[in-house]
Formats: sequence, structure tokens, C-alpha cells
Amino acid sequence: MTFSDYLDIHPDVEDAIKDKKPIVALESTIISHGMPYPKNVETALMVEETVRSNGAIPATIAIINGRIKVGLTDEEIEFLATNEEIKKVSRRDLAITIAQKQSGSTTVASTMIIANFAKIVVFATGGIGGVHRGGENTLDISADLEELANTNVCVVCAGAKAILDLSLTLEYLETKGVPVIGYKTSELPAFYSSESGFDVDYKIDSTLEIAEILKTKWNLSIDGGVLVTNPIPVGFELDTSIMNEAINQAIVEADNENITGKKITPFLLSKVNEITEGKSLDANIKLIQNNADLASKIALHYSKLE
Ligand code: PSU
Ligand code: MN
Repeated sequence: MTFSDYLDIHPDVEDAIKDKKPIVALESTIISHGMPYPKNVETALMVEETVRSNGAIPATIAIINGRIKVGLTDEEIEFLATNEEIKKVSRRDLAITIAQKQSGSTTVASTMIIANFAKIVVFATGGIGGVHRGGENTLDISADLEELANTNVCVVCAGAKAILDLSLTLEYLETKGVPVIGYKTSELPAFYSSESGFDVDYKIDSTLEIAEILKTKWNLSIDGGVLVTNPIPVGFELDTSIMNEAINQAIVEADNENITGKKITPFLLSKVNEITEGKSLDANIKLIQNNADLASKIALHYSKLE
């Protein structure tokens, strides 16, 4: 058996693959563990619509009853959004979830693995995992970074949240040879804010140029991903000092409650949302839409270069 024996591709995505139409992969951890119901469903559907309105086809990825799904029905999205039992599935969890015929939402790492198999090269998300604060002692480094090092997918995100150590995250990406591109910015965006104080490697203002860079990288057989960081739209940024305070408070609570491992990111996200009374959630939704929009434009150019 091979990968395809475990895979169900949605008919719309299947057609797009056949016709070499642009496709944008979307992750599902954000649906099950990144946002509360019903905003999670509304956002997942809205993001798919954003991709379609750009002339690309959305492929939201998840594991349902042991089957790898590339492209979900609205019912499957609802299922992932409402079922408390859905596991957060990163690289290490994939085989177990599938063998045990369970359901799981995919992180950036596992979404990249599946997208790559389906030959989908552009993927939009909110924020990637990275090196956590204190990661030099805890070794809490997201498998997302290792996947970016190895797997040929372009990930469009709004940078990473300040729940992470952004400086160590950039160092790790550099060591692993992952290009970090700022779309119309020379500064790494910090998710809720367009500024982090850290520079990206390259500022690129054109989606065609980004597509050409992807093409060139993989033509040269330089395997691994490319990270495109896209600042939150103007007017939707949150106040940095308020956010930092919320994040610090959330980290203290996580420490007090001994939250570690895969639980830490979802815990911090929901705490920050609680502390900011939903303001962080509104910003989160806006930036994901913005990333889906940019990813679609890159995918459109890339499909014409093929
Ligand atoms: N960062 C966010 N929102 C998210 C995640 C990260 O701002 O929903 C999710 C993504 O699916 C990401 C995962 O791939 O958390 C990283 O988890 P970990 O740090 O356990 O690898
Ligand atoms: Mn971790």
C-alpha cells in the first residue's frame, strides 16, 4: 500500500489537480484547537470562499475515521469544529491516528506532509509553531520547523505569535535553510502586530516573484519549504503592550497548571482570547483571510509557471 490508499481527495480538488488549476491547502488544527465554536466553522468556510473568489480551489486537510482527507465537505468541517475528541495531529501522530481509524485535525507540519503528497505547493495558515520561550532549556520546538526544513510546500502565515521566542525561531529556520520572505515588509510580522523588531531575510513585493522563487528553489532540487510572512491588515493590529501583557499572563497560567507538550499552544491561544475578550480572535480571523488571499495569488502564478 502507498500514501494514496489512505487518501480521499474531494472531487473539486481532484478536478483541479487534473486540470493543473491553482489549489491552496488549509490546515484544520485551527478549526479544532485554535478557535471556539461557532467562529471556527464560520472562519473555515469564509477562508475557503476567499480562495475560491481568487480563482483557486481550497483543500482543507484533516484525518476523518482514519482516512486522510484533502478537501472537506461542510459537514466534515462542522464535525471537526464541534467534536471535543478530535486529536491534534502533527507528524508523529499521523500513522497512529490513521492506523487506529481515529479523527484528527492537522497542524502545519502534517498538513504540509499531506499537501506535498497531493502535489499542492501553496498552503495558508494563521501562525506557525516555532521555538517556545525558554526553548533552549525545554527543547519545545514545534515539528512545524522541521517540516519546513524538509517538505516542498510554501507556507503563508502572519509570522508567529509572541507566545514563541521569535528570535530563536528565526535562527532555527536559518540553520535549516528555510527562506523567510516578508510580503511587502522587511520585518517579521508578529501575528497580532505587523512588527516584531526582527528582520526577515527578504522583502518581496510581488506575488509573481514569490512564485518564481518557489519554482527556482525546487527546480534546483533544494528541498524544503519557504515561509512567506504576511502582516495583519492595517487597522486590525492589536496594541502590542496589551497583547504582551495578555501573553505573559497566559504563560504564567500555563506554568501554574503544568501545561506542556501539544497542549501548550491551544491553551495559550484560548487564554489570550479570554484575556483580550475576543479581540484577539477577531484579529486572528482577519489575518487568516488575508493569508488565504495572498496564498491564492501565489498559487495562481505558480500554476502558470508549470
Ligand atoms: N499558532 C497559532 N494558531 C494555531 C497554531 C499555531 O497562532 O492554531 C497551531 C497550528 O496548527 C500549528 C500548531 O501548526 O498549532 C503548532 O503546534 P505545536 O507548537 O504543538 O507544534
Ligand atoms: Mn511543542
